[in-house]
Amino acid sequence: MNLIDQITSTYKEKFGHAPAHIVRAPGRVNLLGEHVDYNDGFVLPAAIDRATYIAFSPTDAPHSTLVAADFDQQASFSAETIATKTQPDSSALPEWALYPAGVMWALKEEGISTSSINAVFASDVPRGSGLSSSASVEMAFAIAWQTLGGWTLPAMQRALLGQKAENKYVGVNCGIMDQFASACGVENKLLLLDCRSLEWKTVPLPDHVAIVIADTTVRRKLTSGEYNKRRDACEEAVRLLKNDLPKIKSLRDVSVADFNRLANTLPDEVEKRARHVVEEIGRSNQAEALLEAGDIQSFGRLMNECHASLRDLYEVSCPELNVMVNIAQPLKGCYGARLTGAGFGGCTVNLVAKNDVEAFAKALAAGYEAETGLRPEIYISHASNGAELLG
Ligand code: NG1
Repeated sequence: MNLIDQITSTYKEKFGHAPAHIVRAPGRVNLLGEHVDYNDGFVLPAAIDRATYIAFSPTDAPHSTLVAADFDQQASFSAETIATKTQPDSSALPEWALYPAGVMWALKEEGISTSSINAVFASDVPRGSGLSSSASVEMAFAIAWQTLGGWTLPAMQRALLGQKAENKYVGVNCGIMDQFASACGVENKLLLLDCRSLEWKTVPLPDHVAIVIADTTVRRKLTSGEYNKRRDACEEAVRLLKNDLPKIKSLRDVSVADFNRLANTLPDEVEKRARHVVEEIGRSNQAEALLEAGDIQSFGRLMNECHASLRDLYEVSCPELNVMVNIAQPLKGCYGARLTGAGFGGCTVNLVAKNDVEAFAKALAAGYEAETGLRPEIYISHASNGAELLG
């Protein structure tokens, strides 16, 4: 049974009638520009063909009731209980419910009305894998409340509300990339976003190249602490570099040449973290011209450099991600391979010549299993549209 049939049937069982609407919001994969969204840099994600789906209807009840089919759990909240992160019976909201409740909270903060809904949702975006399952849940619920609220927000506004929910309600100090990609995805296109101005455009991926996602099946743990520490190091670098470069607002404003000149004024660890960001922004600056020219070879080299930098400077890789990348890079047809998303586990992204893709996936799976004893999941991903009401 596909996910839409599954949530529709669970909805009928639970609420006694068919859902009024179905919404879909995708996860994302990022090709270049990692850990730069919160440094005002450039990112190059694509929405993927894995998504969160919600079956939902309006209800006259004073609270919304959500069923997370993936966990077989239910939670309720209302505009009155969201501030305290509790349910009407005063028990705490389960963690999965913080994402939809956070979206309702962020809408309320903006003075936008939200009605109560009954909903069943499920996702085939693996959690904790660097493919932004949380953003897909947020963007799906943003569309659900928009559908019932009689208001329309531009996709970027919905993305910003999702980021606010994640930053201020869930408590992860993330950048805008994930919610942006889930809200604004375009079929068959990569998305190039300037995280400072929020201007974005689509960039082509040549027809002969496939995006292959390889899941190490290692799930990241305790990452929000490590993630927030990386962010703090970047802020510390900006604070110290301001002594010599008083006009900078973020690492986006520091050139590689200036950074090299001033690197020895920074403590070792801060220097490594900031060097990754400054050089990665330099790499992502080259992406558009290379992709427009169809120079996938050079673009793939930047992806490989990005992985080395995330591994050695930003220190967000893990042994399994390194094994997956080390096996992939020399395989026939592989232009570039690197970890995608925050790191610490999860998935790699690979650009592979379509002619070689089957042999690539087979060799990668076999090599990874032989070395780690873990069976990976490897799939070809198609860039998809952003969050949308399906009916
Ligand atoms: P993932 O891998 O989806 O957790 C995280 C951040 C992004 C971005 C990337 C690294 C969250 C929700 N999102 O993505 O904003 O900073 O890491 O480039 O934490």
